[in-house]
Amino acid sequence: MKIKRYIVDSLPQAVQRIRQDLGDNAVILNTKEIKTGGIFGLFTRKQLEVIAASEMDEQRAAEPDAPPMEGKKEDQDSEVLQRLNKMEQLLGSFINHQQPSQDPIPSVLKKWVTRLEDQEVDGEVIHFMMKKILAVYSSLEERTEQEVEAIVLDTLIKLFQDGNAVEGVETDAAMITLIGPTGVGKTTTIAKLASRHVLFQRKKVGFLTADTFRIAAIEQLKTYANILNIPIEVVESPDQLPRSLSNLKNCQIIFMDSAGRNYLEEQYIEEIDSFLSLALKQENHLVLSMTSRWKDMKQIVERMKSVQIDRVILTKWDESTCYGAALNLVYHYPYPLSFLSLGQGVPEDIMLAEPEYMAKKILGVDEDDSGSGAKTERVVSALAG
Ligand SMILES: Nc1nc2c(ncn2[C@@H]2O[C@H](COP(=O)(O)OP(=O)(O)OP(=O)(O)O)[C@@H](O)[C@H]2O)c(=O)[nH]1
Ligand SMILES: [Mg+2]
Repeated sequence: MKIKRYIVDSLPQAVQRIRQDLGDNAVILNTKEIKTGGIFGLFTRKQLEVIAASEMDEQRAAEPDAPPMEGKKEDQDSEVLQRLNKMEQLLGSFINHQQPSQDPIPSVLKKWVTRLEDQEVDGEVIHFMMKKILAVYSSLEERTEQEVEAIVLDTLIKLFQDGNAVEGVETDAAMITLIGPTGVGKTTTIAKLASRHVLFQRKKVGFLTADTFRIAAIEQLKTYANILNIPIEVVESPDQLPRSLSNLKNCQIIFMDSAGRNYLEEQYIEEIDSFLSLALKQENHLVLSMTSRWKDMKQIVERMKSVQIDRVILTKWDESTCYGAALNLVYHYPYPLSFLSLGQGVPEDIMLAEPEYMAKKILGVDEDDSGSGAKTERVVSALAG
């Protein structure tokens, strides 16, 4: 008896190959759906495993001149029976042996893949991470849960570091403009950053707003300017900029607020561009909210590509439960992250974009979530430096 195993896309495909190899009398012994290809159990495809055998008698094939089966004595019958039983056993062990290992991810790592998927870390990033994690994992002597968690965390932290998270907040820019979609927290973040510069760096800070789209938007920034006792200039069109800048010439750093409006409007992008083409040393910080889906965030970044983006600030960490977008952003785009905003409180709810903080949020191992005191400490030390 000849037994062969086939991996095919469909049964008809198998039948054709079996006929070719084993002849018309071949029989199918077993069929089973299996997953093939892919890496670490991801991106696999469904195929069919077919085990077939030809009914050719082994002994007869080996001894073509053997007498015909008719007329055999009884002990020959039992010998044939024994042989058949043995063959059945062999066949069973052959099938078991041929079971492909369908899922090469060690089970201790599986829960982390699921966690990353739940956090909307995209497939390419998970794949990249798992390659790195498995390389370390295979060299481990002890593969305890704690060991594995430490490797996963470490890999994630490094990914954030490689992606330039926390480029540092030291900047010699004379003007920082916050741009981004509506309602993400641009104005609130400006107030937080400006407060820090005024209170801890004792810098002369000024506000400039190009957001004349809503009266309330100007009032909002004016309120913060009054509290901090700093000058504010409102510009309605790019040609008013020179005069406004001259009024702020004593300031060491100017924060410019812009209207969110609809970031998908071409006109908005052009408008930002015209405001941003100044001779002044300036940086543009794109503000994005962690409450938006990665798909939407990606679309915003793509639309904003025509504007020079120096850093990215991620807001509303306190309102989100899904943080994979931060990692996807760092992996797919060259923009360094600078700050994370974690609440409405001005100025305390802001911190540096620390890789460890973000990695722990994604993995859900942030049992020691920093209280606002710790956050403030971090911002103070960053801005006071
Ligand atoms: N929970 C939470 N709320 C925030 C955060 N940052 C800002 N907000 C709130 O989000 C709302 C919008 O904030 P703004 O600063 O006005 O947002 P904006 O981007 O300037 O909005 P537009 O000027 O309309 O484009 C306000 O209620 C803020 O208090 C944050 O990190 N967490
Ligand atoms: Mg605003």
